[in-house]
Amino acid sequence: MTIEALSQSVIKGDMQGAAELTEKALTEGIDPQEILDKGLIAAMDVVGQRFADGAMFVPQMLRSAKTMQNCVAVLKPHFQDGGIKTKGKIIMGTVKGDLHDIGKNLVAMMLEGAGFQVVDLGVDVAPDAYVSALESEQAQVVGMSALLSTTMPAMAQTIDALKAAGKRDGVKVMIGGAPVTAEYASNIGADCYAPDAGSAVVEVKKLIGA
Ligand code: B1M
Repeated sequence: MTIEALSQSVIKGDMQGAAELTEKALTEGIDPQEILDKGLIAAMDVVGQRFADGAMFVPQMLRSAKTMQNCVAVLKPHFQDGGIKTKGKIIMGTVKGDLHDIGKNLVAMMLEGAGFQVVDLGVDVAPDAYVSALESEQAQVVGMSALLSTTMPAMAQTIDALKAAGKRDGVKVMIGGAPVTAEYASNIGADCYAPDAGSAVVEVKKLIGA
């Protein structure tokens, strides 16, 4: 019941009500992963579908996104083990031209929870910005997120920029985001693709043997 009500309040963009329902779900002992998957991510799928159908517009989509972010902030402490972050360092960003950051933030949150250090470059990250960050941060993995089919090519451009800077061989590249596929990752020469935040943790562990 609470999960369904939570989902509806995210779809409606009821920022305060949704955060309260997230707290209520936790108090009821519902698993944070279930709250995330069935209450929040499922709601964003409905929002996306309504937008595609012309039944919802950008301002409402944005409000739902902000509502979801409030709820994720409530959940965040429940995904962190409090351990020392020493398993490895990952640079993460949403690629150039793309402002979607909810999925990228979830991936970052799960990686941090699993004990990795994440350097979050934010959204609309140009290829050169990934290269500079890699130079200053000495990370083992570069993670790129894209939610628009029109911004996916920026992933390939970033890999090209890493190659041009002589940095490609020393780093692993992981990509993800709703329109991205394993086939696309292979075509552009990324090291791996992760379909969701949980798999991203598994893939990073495999990539760097953590
Ligand atoms: Co936009 N949007 N949006 N949007 N938006 C989509 C993506 C869209 C599919 C909606 C639709 O038409 N059905 C569509 C894209 C179509 C396409 O290209 N294929 C779309 C569009 C068209 C647009 C605009 C162009 C609309 C306009 O202005 N006319 C515009 C573009 C702006 C820009 O970026 N330049 C736009 C704007 C926005 C808002 C700003 C209003 C808002 C974003 C707010 C924000 O992020 N802060 C927004 C939203 C909220 C969405 C939908 C509804 C939800 C996205 C989301 O947060 N999903 C989305 C529809 C949808 O996806 N169902 C849509 C929940 C999130 C948890 O999932 O991001 O997929 P996701 O992340 C998952 C996995 O993909 C994976 O793990 C995550 C967690 O499990 N993952 C990774 C993600 N990154 C990863 C990286 C990894 C590994 C895994 O490794 C590095």
